[in-house]
Amino acid sequence: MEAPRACILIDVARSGVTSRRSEWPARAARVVHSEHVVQHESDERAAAEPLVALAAALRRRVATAPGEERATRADALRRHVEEYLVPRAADLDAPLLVVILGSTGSGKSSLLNALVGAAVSPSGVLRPTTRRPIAFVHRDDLGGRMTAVAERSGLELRTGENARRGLVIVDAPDFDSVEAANREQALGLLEVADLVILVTTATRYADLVPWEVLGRVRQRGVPLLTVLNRLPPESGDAKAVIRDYRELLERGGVTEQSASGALEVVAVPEGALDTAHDALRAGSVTPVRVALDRLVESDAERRELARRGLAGALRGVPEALELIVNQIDEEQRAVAELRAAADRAYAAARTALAAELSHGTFMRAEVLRQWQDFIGAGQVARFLAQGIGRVTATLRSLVRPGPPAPATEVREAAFADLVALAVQHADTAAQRTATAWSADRYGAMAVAADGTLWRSSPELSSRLADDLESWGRGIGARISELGARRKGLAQVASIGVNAVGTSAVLAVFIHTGGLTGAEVGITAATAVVNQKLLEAIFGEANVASFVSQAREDLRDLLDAAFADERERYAAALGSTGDPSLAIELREASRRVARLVPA
Ligand SMILES: Nc1nc2c(ncn2[C@@H]2O[C@H](COP(=O)(O)OP(=O)(O)OP(=O)(O)O)[C@@H](O)[C@H]2O)c(=O)[nH]1
Ligand SMILES: [Mg+2]
Repeated sequence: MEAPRACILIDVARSGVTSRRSEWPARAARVVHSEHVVQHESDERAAAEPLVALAAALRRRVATAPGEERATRADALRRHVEEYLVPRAADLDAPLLVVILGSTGSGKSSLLNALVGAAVSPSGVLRPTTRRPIAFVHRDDLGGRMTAVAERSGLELRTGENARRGLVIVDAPDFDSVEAANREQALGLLEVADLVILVTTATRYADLVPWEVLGRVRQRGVPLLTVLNRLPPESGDAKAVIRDYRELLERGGVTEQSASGALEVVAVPEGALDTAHDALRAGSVTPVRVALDRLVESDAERRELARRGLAGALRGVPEALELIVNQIDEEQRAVAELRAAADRAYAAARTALAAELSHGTFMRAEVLRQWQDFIGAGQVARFLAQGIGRVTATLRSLVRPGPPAPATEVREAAFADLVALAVQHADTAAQRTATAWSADRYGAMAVAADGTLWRSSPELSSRLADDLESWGRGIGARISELGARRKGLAQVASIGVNAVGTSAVLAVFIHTGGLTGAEVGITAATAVVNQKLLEAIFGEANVASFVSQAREDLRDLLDAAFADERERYAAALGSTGDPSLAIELREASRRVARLVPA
């Protein structure tokens, strides 16, 4: 969005020389002095409410639309609603904004100069010439809606003795040169115009861009005057061009929108120039001048034109909105597909991780061997062989005089192996999702905007490490509790809780259940002795229920981590295809349609 600019009014003498500058004065507040006006004001408020609601919904759309083009479309309509419809519905008597639109070099500035009778807006041979819209305005018409338009559109204000009250004429930058900013300004002015003077030339009228602009002119229902400049000198050729242009206007569906009588193509022959005023020759644009004069002279005509323009614009809102709402619907379908692709990728990765966990083969052999050596060594082996009766004495000796149990080290290594495995699967899911998304328009935008979507999130490792740490602590706490409940084991459990805890963790990670021939080796062997140790301490039934609870907790922990990983993709789509916005816009469209006079 452009920053508002301060508005400076430049007084142009007939010679075109700047004679005086003054700040834009505030317009006097309107005085409500009769019952009729009071009634009228409350009607205005009733009309304004749906329009204000529509503008708010469009603002949301502008903020959330995927891609520049869609945001620009919504913003153009928002401007139309906020800067034209709302103020126009509130005041049919405010000055009319006449906007001269056309291709670069078509003669827009020359036309303004001809209408004003002074070189107000320099014409030129270097294209494009006009880069900021120039408004010719009567001093009394300043303020109110004009202030907002001037600030938003960056109007350069000119006034002079020829300025006519009730009519502000704007020479817009072109809509088809290489200057994108010119186009943006011109199309913005189309959204706020009460009357458009469309200028083209014998060689440019059939171009694509004017044709597109004509589409919006029709949809907006804005009253229209047309000028066809630089017609060939030979009258037969000129007539053929005029006929052809008329047909094009008919095909464009705008001939009903004439600002004055039947839509006339004002034909200006090549060379009809008034170089003294940097203008088209005054006589060549008489029909335009006459039409504007009538508006200047009659408040009723001006009001009628404003009323027609307003009705046409209200009628055009549902069609303009339909396009936007259809885009949201389409986005919604695409977003559902993208979400499904992310869901599939993460479900597959989670399943693959679960399968590896159930095989119990993800842990490094050297870690397992370390644990097996510890359990199989000396007193522990003897304890296992001698059975439960010798539990107390043996376990005490297990942790006391012998070498320290490698409990912490082994548990940390086991956690690190599991974290690495989970991250690897989360990476696969991310890559699959990002690859699938890259093939889709909205998916590609989201992935391009956030490169981290190609991998698991950077915090995943530390998050899982923390989660496993507290899961391990939970296991330790339950062992202490179990030990306290089993008579005779309290002391043992408290002494050996770290070692027994690691044993329990490994019982969740490694087991003989899913192992096939090739995998039976160190994993199976360690699983067997580890299981024996636990069962010797706690009893078979206790161990089974204990391990299955711990396994469930682990599953929940991994589920939550994977769900959060997947959520990043939903978040990356933002409110693209937000169904509530589509509903809001549809409702606003229905309410605005009800404002259209019968
Ligand atoms: N030779 C010739 N030049 C013409 C004729 N009619 C207009 N021109 C020139 O064409 C140019 C029209 O320029 P402008 O009035 O600046 O056109 P514009 O539409 O404002 O152009 P931009 O500001 O670039 O968008 C001027 O240089 C005119 O002198 C004509 O009949 N013959
Ligand atoms: Mg110009």
